[in-house]
Amino acid sequence: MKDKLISDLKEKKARIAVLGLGYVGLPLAVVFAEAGFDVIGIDPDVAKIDSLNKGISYIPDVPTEDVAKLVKSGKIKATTDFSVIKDVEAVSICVPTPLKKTGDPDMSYIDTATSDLAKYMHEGMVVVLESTTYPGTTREFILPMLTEKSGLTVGEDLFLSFSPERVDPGREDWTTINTPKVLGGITEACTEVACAWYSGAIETVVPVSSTEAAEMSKLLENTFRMINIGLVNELAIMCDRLDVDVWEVIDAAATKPFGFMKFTPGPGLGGHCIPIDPLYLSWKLKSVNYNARFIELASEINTQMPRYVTSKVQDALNSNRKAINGSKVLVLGAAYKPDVNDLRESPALDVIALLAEKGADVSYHDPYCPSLKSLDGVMMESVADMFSAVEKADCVVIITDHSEYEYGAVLEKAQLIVDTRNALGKAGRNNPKVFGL
Ligand code: SAJ
Repeated sequence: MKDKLISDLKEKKARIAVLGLGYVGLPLAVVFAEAGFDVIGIDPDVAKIDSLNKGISYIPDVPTEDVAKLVKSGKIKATTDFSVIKDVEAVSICVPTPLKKTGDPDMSYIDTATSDLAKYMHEGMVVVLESTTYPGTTREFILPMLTEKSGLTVGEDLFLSFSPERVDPGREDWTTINTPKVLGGITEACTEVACAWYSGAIETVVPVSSTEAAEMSKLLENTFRMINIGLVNELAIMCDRLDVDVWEVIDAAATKPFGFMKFTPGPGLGGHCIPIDPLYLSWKLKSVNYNARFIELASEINTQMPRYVTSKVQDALNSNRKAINGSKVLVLGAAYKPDVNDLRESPALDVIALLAEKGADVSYHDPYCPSLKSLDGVMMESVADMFSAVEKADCVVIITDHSEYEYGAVLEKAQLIVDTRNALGKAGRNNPKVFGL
């Protein structure tokens, strides 16, 4: 069984299904199809399916001309119908793993996808979970769902692995095809089959000994970032207390050619990966009575940064003998990081809410986010004329340093600025109307 499946995968005869056609699944489907596999994309979102079957991409990183060519040649089809699984040999699960309001992992997407998949499982299949999740998910959660009803035996007629997604939306240098791909199976045979599959489409495959090792490696990657961002955020607070320029300190440390990696402080931690993935790990550790103190502390520091930024706005206004209550405050940049239109977990939303709570008349500008729903549920529009808003504001707070902003003009026109990203550079830091972190 295994040898036949490996040979079909190597000869691209095996038919592929990708469950979940978002920023991870669609690029993966295209990479498999361009490698010569017949791919069927499955997603419950009819709009996505209709768009793909018309040859139109809805993911900026995936050019429509690539999708059109593959749909036209029949290498990619899309459907909402899971029953096609009975005619495929290989399945990648690429569904979201967010957090619940309680801060616990929300496994509902994995649960739904896997229970739909389980209905059509048959012998001779390889399944790879790509969604970022806690160590143990593949073995404890996915495996029973795929074997109990089907009667399949893992490592013999079902081959199950985990392979963390490493898609960084918008990045052009490291993409799905050239970013090394870690793969770990429930059994050695599972790892072997998954590697035979993925190495037919992705340049570098990195086998590890188990699904837990693969799951844990992803969490290390993103926990490493979250904790180091927490470190430099606390460094900013320390430098403020000691009246030392944190940006100068970090730039100086970054001249060390080894043993140091530069991170920069900011208004908090946004995005759908970094603030969330480490909490999957700390949640899992609680179930074995271990408190992941580094993660908890870094998360605490990162989540209090919006409050710290708000206090800086208060200090700036105070220097002009103004109360925050009733002052016009303009938030510049709302997306979670520069040059993207993604507002998920953006600290700008927290800063806007905190400023409004203190009575400020808050507005925002963001060229990528024309409108947003504040944490209080209020719909806000990006101001039309940014420079006019800068001039009228009692204080401007730079939250996200989009590349296209003309920071020299902002510095000239603003009455007061809180610069949380060192967007204004040294000129700003030496200007009495500019306040940093
Ligand atoms: N941030 C800082 N200081 C830093 C770096 C980031 O405050 O030094 C903030 C950002 O402003 C943002 C948040 O942290 O609000 C997350 O930023 P990020 O650069 O980590 O960007 P993400 O969330 O898009 O992270 C993704 C991750 N990719 C995957 O999970 C596949 C991450 O592993 C990548 O390292 C990162 O992209 C990247 O390098 O761009």
